Amino acid sequence: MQCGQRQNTKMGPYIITYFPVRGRCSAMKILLSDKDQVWKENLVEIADWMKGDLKKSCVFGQLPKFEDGDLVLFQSNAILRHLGRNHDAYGKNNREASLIDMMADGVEDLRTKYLKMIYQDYDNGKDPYIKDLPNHLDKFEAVLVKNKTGFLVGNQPSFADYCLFDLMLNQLVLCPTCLDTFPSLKSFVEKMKSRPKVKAFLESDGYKKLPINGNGKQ
Ligand code: GTB
Repeated sequence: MQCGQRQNTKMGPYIITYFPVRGRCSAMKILLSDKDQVWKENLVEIADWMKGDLKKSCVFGQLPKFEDGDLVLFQSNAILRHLGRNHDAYGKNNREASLIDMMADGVEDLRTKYLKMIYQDYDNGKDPYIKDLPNHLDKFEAVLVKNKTGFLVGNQPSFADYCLFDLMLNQLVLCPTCLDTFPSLKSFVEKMKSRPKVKAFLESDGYKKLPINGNGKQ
């Protein structure tokens, strides 16, 4: 499947290999869309994955796999950093880059907690997770209030903003009211959602057709 548009023809075609879910590839696809990039998508059905050959070829035995010409990357956050570096979404200097890393790691901590609940403890863990969610969201709210630009760091979206945005979309599916007491976070989501290329991607079949997670829980 060919998705999005690509203007920089100097770089090799991007190829994303992943399961047919949004999961750990949504943030990178939102970033790529916003940056007018195209990518090819290899969707791997779990039955094919179970045969084992692809798994054996993956550095950590897991997907996503991301190809940028002859550069092959694994680990979704390394992929996001790679895209941040190459598409002007990693701050305007080292100081901003370090703050962006910090925020992206904070998003990863919440994503890990979310995924643990989704895949390992949905029935018993969903309500306690939602109850505790404000104790995580308030940290992002505070950073947005302090930065005043509508983004986590600096005055344009970084890869950490795409990560946060994607995770917030999932939190809103889990608990539609979760941002009601966090006005800056709520307006961050609205602002990211209304970026024309992001909006177009979120409305595309390539996005809408995929479930959020691999076990049908959301
Ligand atoms: N730290 C890594 C990263 O960020 O890239 C984590 C990657 C990871 O957890 N990959 C999972 C994987 O490859 C897929 S994401 N699992 C297969 C394996 O370990 O053998 C979660 C996920 C789970 C199940 C489905 N599914 O059934 O379709 C899809 C996605």
